[in-house]
Amino acid sequence: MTLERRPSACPLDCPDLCGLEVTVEHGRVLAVDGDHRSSFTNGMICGKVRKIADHLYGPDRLLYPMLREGDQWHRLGWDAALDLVASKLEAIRARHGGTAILPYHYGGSNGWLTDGALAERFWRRMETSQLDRTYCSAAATAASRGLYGKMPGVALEDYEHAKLIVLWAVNPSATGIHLVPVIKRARERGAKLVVIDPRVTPLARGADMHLAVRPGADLPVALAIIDALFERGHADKQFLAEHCEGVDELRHRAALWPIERAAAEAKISAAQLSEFVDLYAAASPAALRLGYGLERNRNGGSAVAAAIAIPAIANKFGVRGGGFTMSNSDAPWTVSSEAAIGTEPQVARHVNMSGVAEALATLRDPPIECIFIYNANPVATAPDQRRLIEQLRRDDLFVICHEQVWTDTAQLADLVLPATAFLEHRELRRGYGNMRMYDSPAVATPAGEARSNNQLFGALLERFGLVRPGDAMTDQELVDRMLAAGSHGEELQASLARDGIAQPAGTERPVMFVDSFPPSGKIQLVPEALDREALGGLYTYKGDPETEAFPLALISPALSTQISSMFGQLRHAPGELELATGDAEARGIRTGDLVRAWNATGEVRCIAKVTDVRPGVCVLAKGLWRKHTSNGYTSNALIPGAYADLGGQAAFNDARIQVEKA
Ligand SMILES: Nc1nc2c(c(=O)[nH]1)N[C@H]1C(S)=C(S)[C@@H](COP(=O)(O)OP(=O)(O)OC[C@H]3O[C@@H](n4cnc5c(=O)[nH]c(N)nc54)[C@H](O)[C@@H]3O)O[C@H]1N2
Ligand SMILES: Nc1nc2c(c(=O)[nH]1)N[C@H]1C(S)=C(S)[C@@H](COP(=O)(O)OP(=O)(O)OC[C@H]3O[C@@H](n4cnc5c(=O)[nH]c(N)nc54)[C@H](O)[C@@H]3O)O[C@H]1N2
Ligand code: SF4
Ligand SMILES: [Mo]
Repeated sequence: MTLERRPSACPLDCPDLCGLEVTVEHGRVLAVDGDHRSSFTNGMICGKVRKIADHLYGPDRLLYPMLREGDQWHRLGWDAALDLVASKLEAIRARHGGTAILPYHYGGSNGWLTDGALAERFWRRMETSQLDRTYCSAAATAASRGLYGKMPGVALEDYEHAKLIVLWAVNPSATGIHLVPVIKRARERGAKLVVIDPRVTPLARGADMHLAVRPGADLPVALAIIDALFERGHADKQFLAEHCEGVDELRHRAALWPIERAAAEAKISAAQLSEFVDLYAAASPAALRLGYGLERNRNGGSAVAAAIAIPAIANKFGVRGGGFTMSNSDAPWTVSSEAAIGTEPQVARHVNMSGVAEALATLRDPPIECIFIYNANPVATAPDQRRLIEQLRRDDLFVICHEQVWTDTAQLADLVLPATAFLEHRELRRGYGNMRMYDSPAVATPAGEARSNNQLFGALLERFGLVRPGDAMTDQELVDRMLAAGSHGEELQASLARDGIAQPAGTERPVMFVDSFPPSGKIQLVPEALDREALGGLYTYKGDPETEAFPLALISPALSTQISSMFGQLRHAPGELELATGDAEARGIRTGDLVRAWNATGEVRCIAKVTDVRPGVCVLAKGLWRKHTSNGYTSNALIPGAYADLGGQAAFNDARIQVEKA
């Protein structure tokens, strides 16, 4: 028998972290199914990963190191490719110092062996510029850590017990599918569902209430809910006194936003918002599932902070299914790759990844002469796409890209290095929704000459003579160090060795304020550091940036068929710009028309689709590739390099545009 079934887990940037059973023949993946090691994912997986063989073995897979000469690509051996990398980096370092080199990376497949690990050690020892990673969750993490510290929220399984579920700026039907059957079961048991989203998402369609807020206006809505909870006597004074600091200050700031004023700003019904407050106050358990649509605008950090303060005011904790969930990546028992790589001197220069186009164009002393991209596809995912493409084409910038497939970014590189995909290398990973940890061995033979991140950066550490005695270098050594440094290392190690899955006993479904508490002891409702960081102070609302010339708000939610831009090579359908019926009619636009969407940052030409999105809002999905529009630009060409109020977070959902028939 050559057919084997091997256990693995999916480390892609998705909260669910499915256990997988992979059918392999002669090292080649034939089929991928869900396995039953986790009761949350329990055999169900998405179509993207079920069909991952199309990604692994498709015509766009990168198989060999390739060097560009003019318009031609030439195949190189790995030795020659590494020699070239070493000589380029060395020459730049000799001329300007390491800060002229910019490593550019995001989560990739998000595990601790591919994100961080030897790559991070290499960059620190080379003393390169350091990247601030702000694509995603930077504002939300700042807010949730500021208020609650590293504290896990409601386990997604426990939404089954809720009597009220609020999906706020989150679309689990695409971005975390295992919550959908949980919500269904809760509703069968009588739970009410409220959706707060400018779009009629699949779950909004059948919800008990849908508040179609104007993008970026969640902050006043959340503050109005807080104000009304106080005013209507639903604040739990005893809980607030015992567990919270900053109560009066928050109450004072929320008082600026009576229901009518907030509803007018968010362009929703004041009566509905008022009804929501009563519904929320009366329901127990009440669970808020908060998504990343909240954070990606000028008010994003404050909006997340205000939303997660709501369950504290009414004290919705203390019961299974009560409280909130933002990300569950913070748990006291979790491990990190940091422990395995050793501490290094602080670098002198930080570059915000969401401002990469500007940084490449304007940084001096020294300018960036080499950008080394891996675990990311910035041409498809960073703001200010037009300028970024211009910069990557510069003759005096050497672009290296370590990738699995010929992405839009790889196509603009000077040197491309083939990377393994998650079934082809080992990965250690914990979920940010599902809380379990998996150790997944490589189950398939790497395609072509693909090498893992640790193979690549391990080889570079050696070439530069940067390996030190006692360094963990192999995947096994790295995993051992990470686990040994965590609080439950032995228990996790034993469980991972036995089953490939682990979670310390008793940590599976913590009840907030029964099993889990803020590490500092109290919820900081107006944390000082955040209050200093946010312009005008935390919870200060910045008004809508619409202008007469650019009145339409553009948002770019996730596609069900991709993970950000990943798998975009497999999409053949063109990208569609969604408009509301009234906005389309006013412009004489019908579904199927070619339209031009533009603002001061860029222009996109693509097909229009008239939908039930709220008036004044356009949708063009995140993660589209250049081939999906008729002028080779995507939503990212319309997104300026502007940040949210906290964490340097990219304001992906804050662009204002105009649209006309092309
Ligand atoms: N299939 C699939 N799954 C994914 C991903 C993927 O690309 N595809 N991406 C993964 C990643 S990287 C992430 S970060 C998560 C993201 O998962 P989600 O948090 O669900 O993120 P989005 O789809 O970006 O946005 C969610 C919803 O927010 C709404 N929204 C946008 N702006 C606003 C606003 O200002 N206010 C309100 N109230 N709503 C708003 C959008 O209409 C959308 O329905 O999903 C992960 N899972
Ligand atoms: N317009 C718009 N843009 C957005 C957003 C938005 O809402 N709107 N959201 C943002 C969000 S939430 C996120 S998380 C970012 C994601 O932005 P990116 O981090 O750029 O994410 P992906 O598009 O998933 O690209 C990851 C790339 O890494 C590669 N990769 C995967 N595993 C490995 C590995 O082990 N090694 C190497 N070398 N490469 C690997 C994949 O093949 C893929 O091409 O996009 C952001 N961009
Ligand atoms: S992308 Fe999400 S739903 Fe799909 S297999 Fe991976 S963890 Fe599961
Ligand atoms: Mo993300």
